[in-house]
Order: sequence, then structure tokens, then C-alpha cells
Amino acid sequence: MGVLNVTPDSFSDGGRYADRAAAVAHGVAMRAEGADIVDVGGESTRPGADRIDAQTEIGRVLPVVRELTAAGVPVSIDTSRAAVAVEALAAGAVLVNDVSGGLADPAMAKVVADAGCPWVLMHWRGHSRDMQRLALYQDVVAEVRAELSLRVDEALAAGVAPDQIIVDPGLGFAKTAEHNWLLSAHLDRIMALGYPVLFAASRKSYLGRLLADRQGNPRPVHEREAATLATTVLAIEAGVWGVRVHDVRASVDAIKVWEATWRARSR
Ligand code: PMM
Repeated sequence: MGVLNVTPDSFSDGGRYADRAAAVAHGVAMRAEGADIVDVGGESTRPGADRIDAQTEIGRVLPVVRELTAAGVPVSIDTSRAAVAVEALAAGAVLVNDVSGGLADPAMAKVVADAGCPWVLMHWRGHSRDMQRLALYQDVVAEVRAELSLRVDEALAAGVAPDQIIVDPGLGFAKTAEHNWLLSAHLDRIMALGYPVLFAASRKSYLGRLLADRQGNPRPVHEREAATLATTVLAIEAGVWGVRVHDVRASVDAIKVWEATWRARSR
């Protein structure tokens, strides 16, 4: 899954693809590099971000969803608003990626159930503005798993088909670096829920912190790619359904190495 944030302020690609033509060209390029799907988002979810209104979000994403779909690129819509999902699905999006797992908008479950499309339910505890104060866990893996399980139950109760559900531990969302490492190390326990898992570590700040220089300055966002690739390989080895990344070609290359090695294991 290639990341395409049509926002002025996302932490990694904010501002780069705010222009429609640049966004569409980047989406087409990610598809050519091997992305199975391009994830279009119009609202930044970086920690501390303020919300925008639904019309602004729709205005940002809709032209891009439409043009990418017309160009034959499979698109997912990264939104936690039902109104945005409705418009994006009508414009050709084939999957809803909801960082709130259905919690932010009670109307989302019915939209997804009616559309019959896949739904990524990410683990989430609150909006970006103040989510880091919700990063309190006794046992992060057990609690994320239990809270995801509740989201799945609600989705099923709303009529979403079980084979359309994908879960995501939500790295960085109400999580400290230590929480992210624990979730990464115990993906098997998230997978034990019985649903495909999406893993989204690409360029996140805990990688920047891991790679900090001797003065403790985090590694800048655009110099976290090698670390991102390591997370891709580890997640694929753990058996995830997909990885959500900014540099598609690099992760596709790494996955090809993993696949060739995996095939050779049985020879
Ligand atoms: N992270 C971001 C945005 N959308 N969606 C899912 N399913 N999982 C994530 O972890 C996730 C997401 C924030 O990162 P970005 O600014 O690179 O898009």
C-alpha cells in the first residue's frame, strides 16, 4: 500500500502532493513501482494535528481519487469520516482505511457494510490532538488486541462481512516508541485475531528516535528508509497481509528478496 497524503501538513509527505497533478502523478508512479493499492488521505493524523472539516477533506481527496481510478490505479481512502468514504467510494475507491477503526464516526460501519468493500480497522484511542496522553497500557499487546477485537465485533454486528475486515495495530497512535516495538515484536498475537494485518511503520518517529545521532537528535524523516525496509521485511516474515509505505519501490524490492529466499527454503 503506497501512501499518498494530499495534505499540507502530514509528517512525511505533507505539502508535497497538495497539488492535484503532482498527487496523481505520484500515485500512478507508486502503482508502476508495484503498489497493489494507493492510499489517499486528506487529513493529517500526526500527533497534535488539528482536525479539518469534512468539506475540506472531500475537496482535497476527491479529484485525486477520481483521476487515479480513471488511470486504473486501485485506491483506498484514508479517512475516519463516513461522508468522505461515501464520496470516495462513489468516485471509485475500493477500500476504506479508517485510522479510528470505526470509532470516530458512528455512521462509518453502515457505509462500509452497504458498499461491501474491505475495511481497515486501525487501533485508535482518540483524535490526534491529544492522543499521546492516551498511551497508557499495562500490557500494550493484550490491550491493543482486545480493543481491536471490540472494533471487529462492532463491524460484524453492523453487517460488515468477516472476509472484508483487515486490522492494524496503529503504530504511533496513542503509542510510545516502546509500545511500537512491543507491537512489532508480537504481531503474531495480533494475527491470532484471525484477520489479515496491515503494518504501517514507514518513516514513523520511533524509527527516527532509534537512529538518533550522538546528541540525541532524531534522524530526519527522509533518512529513515533503510530502517523502514527492515520493518517491512520483519513484518512480511511475521505474516502480515500488507505494509503501508511511502517508498514503494524500496519495499517491493525488499519483499522480492524475502520471497525468493522463502521459495528457496523448500528446495
Ligand atoms: N498512519 C498514518 C496514516 N494512516 N493508516 C493505517 N491503517 N495505519 C497507520 O499506521 C496509519 C494510517 C500516519 O502516517 P502518514 O502521515 O505517513 O500517512
